[in-house]
Amino acid sequence: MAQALALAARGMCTTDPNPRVGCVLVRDGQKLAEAWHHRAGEPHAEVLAIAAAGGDTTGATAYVSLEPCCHYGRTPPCADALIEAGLARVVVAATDPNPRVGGRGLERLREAGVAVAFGLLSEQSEQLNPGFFRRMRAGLPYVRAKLAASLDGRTAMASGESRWITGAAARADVHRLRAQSSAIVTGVDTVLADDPQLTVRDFTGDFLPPRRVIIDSQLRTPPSAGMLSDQQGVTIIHGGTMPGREPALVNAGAELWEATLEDNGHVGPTGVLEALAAVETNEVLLEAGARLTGAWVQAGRVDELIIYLAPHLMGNEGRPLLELTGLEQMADRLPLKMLDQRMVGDDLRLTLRVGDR
Ligand code: AOF
Ligand code: ZN
Repeated sequence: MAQALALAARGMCTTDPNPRVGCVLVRDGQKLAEAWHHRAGEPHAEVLAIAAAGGDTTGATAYVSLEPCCHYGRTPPCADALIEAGLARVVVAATDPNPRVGGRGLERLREAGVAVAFGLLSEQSEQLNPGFFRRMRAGLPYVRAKLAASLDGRTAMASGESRWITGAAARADVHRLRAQSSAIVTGVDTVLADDPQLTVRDFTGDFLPPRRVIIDSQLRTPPSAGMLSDQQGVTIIHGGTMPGREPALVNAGAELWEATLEDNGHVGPTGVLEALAAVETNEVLLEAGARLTGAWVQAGRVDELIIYLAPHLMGNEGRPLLELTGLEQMADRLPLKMLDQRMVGDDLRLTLRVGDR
């Protein structure tokens, strides 16, 4: 199963909106075949593994990192393919949270006389697909917020200048994060200050370009923004209709999504995330400034923080890591759980879960 999970991870940047799934076929202690799901619309891991075994699968055991499907989606059911291939046993990590499957894949196998077991390394399978599981269960994507700061927690100078806080290796690491994400979300303030591209550049390997999203309640995004002129698609989420600004942005290539504003006049995270989940967005990377990121964290909409800390000090006038309001006592602190810490070039990368779950 560990091998099936490692195979699944090869689909890290290409399976969207499908999950990353791997499969290993074994008989008498010998590996017959292995495969992983590459792309939505193409065969699932099990079907590819059966094909790779070249017809010799009778009596074998399949290790699959996700429950075989039992529905006709873009492709026919894997449970049927496993039954037809004469598998004796199927061992599954996690059951499929997709309501169209949800345990019925295992049931179908059992009814056909295939021995079934599940739960082996299921947490790892889920961790490999946090967005797919979240979307299937809660109708929301999984959100990572990325921040780059000096060791004293500053993300820009008072002037807004911030290029570059971290080194080349950390910046390349961000391109890997982008490549595995389904959408990158930023705020109009970042667009106005930095004119970022938010594309995947410093990355080798196959990936699906993530949808780029600007949160911009007043449609202040300039039609001349770099993200629009590169013709690679931008979604702008804004508040009420603004006929004066809409045509120029649409002409520049933007897709406009109207959102209801919250009482404070801002576009709130929940509506944005629901709208993104509705177009099958699994994993969101929030690359925004201290205010937007802080607001999303305080709204409980950020699952994971990825903070690159650079070995220098930017001083008192610099912008903070996050703007968090209303915290007065120690009891008001936002708990974080450290998940990983490592050096990336000369910078330190911290991965933290938000909350104490
Ligand atoms: C599997 N093995 O390798 C994957 C599965 O539209 P389709 O036909 O590609 O079906 C997509 C659904 O199939 C997806 O939402 C998830 O429930 C399951 N993914 N299942 O047996 C695989 N990728
Ligand atoms: Zn399938």
